[in-house]
Amino acid sequence: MVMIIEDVRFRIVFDSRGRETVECEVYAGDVTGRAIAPSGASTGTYESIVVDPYRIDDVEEKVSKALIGYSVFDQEEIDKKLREIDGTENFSKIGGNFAIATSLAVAKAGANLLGVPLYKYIGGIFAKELPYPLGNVIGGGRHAEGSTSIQEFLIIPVGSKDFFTAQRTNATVHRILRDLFKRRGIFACKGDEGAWACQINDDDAFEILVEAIGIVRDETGIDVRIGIDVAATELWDGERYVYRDRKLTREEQMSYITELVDRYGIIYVEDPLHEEDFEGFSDLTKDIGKRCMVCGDDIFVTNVKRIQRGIDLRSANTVLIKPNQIGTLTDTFKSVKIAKDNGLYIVVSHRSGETEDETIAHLSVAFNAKLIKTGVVGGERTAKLNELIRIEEDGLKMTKLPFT
Ligand code: 2PG
Ligand code: MG
Repeated sequence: MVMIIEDVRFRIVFDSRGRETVECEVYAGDVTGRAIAPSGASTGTYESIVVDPYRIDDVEEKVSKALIGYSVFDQEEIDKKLREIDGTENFSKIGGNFAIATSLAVAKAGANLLGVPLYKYIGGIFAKELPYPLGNVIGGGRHAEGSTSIQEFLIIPVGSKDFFTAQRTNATVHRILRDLFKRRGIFACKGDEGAWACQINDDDAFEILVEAIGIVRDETGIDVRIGIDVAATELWDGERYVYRDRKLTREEQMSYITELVDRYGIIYVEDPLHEEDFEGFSDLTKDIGKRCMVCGDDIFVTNVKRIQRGIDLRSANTVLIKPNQIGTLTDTFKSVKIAKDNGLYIVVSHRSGETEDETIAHLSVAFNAKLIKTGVVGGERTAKLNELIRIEEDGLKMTKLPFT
């Protein structure tokens, strides 16, 4: 078996926003591993840097020179090499986009060589549960300016026993929402992640969502719970959290979030405060962390050091994992490990700019994630969901969700 990397190539392809992004292909013997970098709109300050895809020739020369000759199974060494040729903490030279596409393509080549699915290649015998789909159904913020202030109104079909039914339930809620908007004479279009976007405030969004969930429960008997991604860094102006219809101080923001959690029985809250407020996160988690997942995205950026700080301060009970925030599979794995070793829940997430690349579906299983955040509709979202439907055929069962 030839397992030596013989070539690494990049090409520019397009993402769901119609923007250029990079795809990497790694060749070893008869197999190829291929992966595409996604991209965010509401990005954390401490994420890996995305460099211009048109730097392709320069980066390809550096990366291929460094990696040709390595075994595809030397993932850790390869990821270390990527860091070495970059030389910065945040991949500002070769770009987190080029780095993550390469790192994941290497892993996929390794899985292909062995003829095993990626989730098994990475997760081994411990990869035996499927996450619940955390579906974005109404959205605003940076993903749809002019719509809601809270970036994402999410749903979790906690009552479904299998992944297929879970995704069907989310899709049904998404469809019913369209009818409810129409009936109210509200024009709704779709934001970056396929969630409904319209000129309503957050209270209206909650009210309509509760109605849609009720209809689905009556029709199917399946219980659906609400989650939100406040993406509060985007609302924070340095003094206040600025919504369409209110401005809140830090303290008011904390009581507002607590009130929402209790009023709507929310079981997932992402980024309720801005990315620097580890202490505020900690105060909130002390309280609502007993009844809901408090998840850090921009605050942790899949970075071991920031997650460690969050662990020390008990800032959250859940970590959002986005491989492109940190740039390599090895670093992503380390973040997952430290989080899990300290009792935190894992949620694997897409980015608002996505492609047909389905890798994160496998990572969500390999990392024993409780949830996969990947939208509900749109080919770039269903690519992941449909892959999980295929993985389900291997006999995997749904995970047990906390707070349900
Ligand atoms: C988020 C993500 C994905 P973006 O904030 O969690 O929903 O958005 O990719 O724009 O950072
Ligand atoms: Mg987020």
